[in-house]
Amino acid sequence: MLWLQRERRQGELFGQDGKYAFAADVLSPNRFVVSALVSHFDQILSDAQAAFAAAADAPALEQAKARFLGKSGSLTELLKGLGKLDPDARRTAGAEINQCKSAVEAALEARRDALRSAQLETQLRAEALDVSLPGRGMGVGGLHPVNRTLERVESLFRSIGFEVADGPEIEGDWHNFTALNTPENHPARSMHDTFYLQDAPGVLLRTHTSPVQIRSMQAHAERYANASVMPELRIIAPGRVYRVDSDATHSPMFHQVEGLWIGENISFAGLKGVIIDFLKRFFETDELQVRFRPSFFPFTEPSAEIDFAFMSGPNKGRWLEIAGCGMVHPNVLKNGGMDSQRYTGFAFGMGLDRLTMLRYGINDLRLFFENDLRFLTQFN
Ligand code: 2NL
Repeated sequence: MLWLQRERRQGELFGQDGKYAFAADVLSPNRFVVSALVSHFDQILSDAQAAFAAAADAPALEQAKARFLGKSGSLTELLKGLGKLDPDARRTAGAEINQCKSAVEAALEARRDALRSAQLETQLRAEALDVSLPGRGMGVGGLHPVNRTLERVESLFRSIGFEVADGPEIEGDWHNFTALNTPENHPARSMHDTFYLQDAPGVLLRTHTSPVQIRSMQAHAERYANASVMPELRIIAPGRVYRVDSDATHSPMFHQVEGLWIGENISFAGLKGVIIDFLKRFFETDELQVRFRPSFFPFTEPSAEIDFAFMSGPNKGRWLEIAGCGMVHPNVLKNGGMDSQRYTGFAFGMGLDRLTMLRYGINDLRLFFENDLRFLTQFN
């Protein structure tokens, strides 16, 4: 009777509609209780399964669990009521309740699993990574091909005792022309050939790096003015230079490197040795012919154009102009503060852009100045 009362209370608590009240009809005798309990358990199990299925997340599932397995859950209440049954019925009913309890627990565990994997699935979807996408990588920069040439030229000349000098790109006409023995009426001085700064008479963009060498000679001569011996001056002057000129083979700005070696007994033979050696090392071949073709520059006397030809490879036998050179004109030595009676020197000048084109087989100068990465990345 007590059990029935509990069950009634349970029915009220649980079903509200009193759907478990049927137990009242079968309470006596005990065997009916047991048989009725079995269908009662089926009902509890299917209710539990439905309640678990309806729980959309873990907290809701734990709440649903309490209704069946909690301290006053329907199964717990049934177990508490067992004591009121006689031993035979208690054994059978106890086994039935435990079986039902296990089934409810299994249903609970299954639902927990399902919720867990659904949650994992959601998380995986939210954090999805497409590992097949190409990575962004680290952009690694590189040197411009002309700068690669520059570094190569500097290191080759440093290896034979030259220093690297630099100076202003905006110059006065004395350093750029006059000191270099270039007469007042020389065409190179015209506005046709040289960029002049507006409203600044005699100020221009240097047309070669020779002014750097004039400044170096002056500084060197001054430094050793009171010394008994003047060490030799060996410099190269690389850098940007400017001329009014623009087509496939000429850019208004280009790169030049000039060299200068001043001392006692500096000869044209020495010039030839330095140049031939440089070209062989720069192009990494001994299969190279070099010729010095008489020419004219205001700042050297005698003067020569330097041509070379590869003795093998695709350019085999083709003479290519590469530089100009000569013995420094006495007037230029004097303008640089040097004793032109005591010292002689040689000088040369070449285009870094042209050296780069020949070394890498590039046929259009403009590629150097367009900054197209498809071109630039090929050199790294
Ligand atoms: C060329 C020719 C040359 C020089 C540059 C030079 C400098 C001083 C004194 C004497 Cl301070 N000469 N420079 C000499 C001969 C030729 O360049 O065709 N350059 C691309």
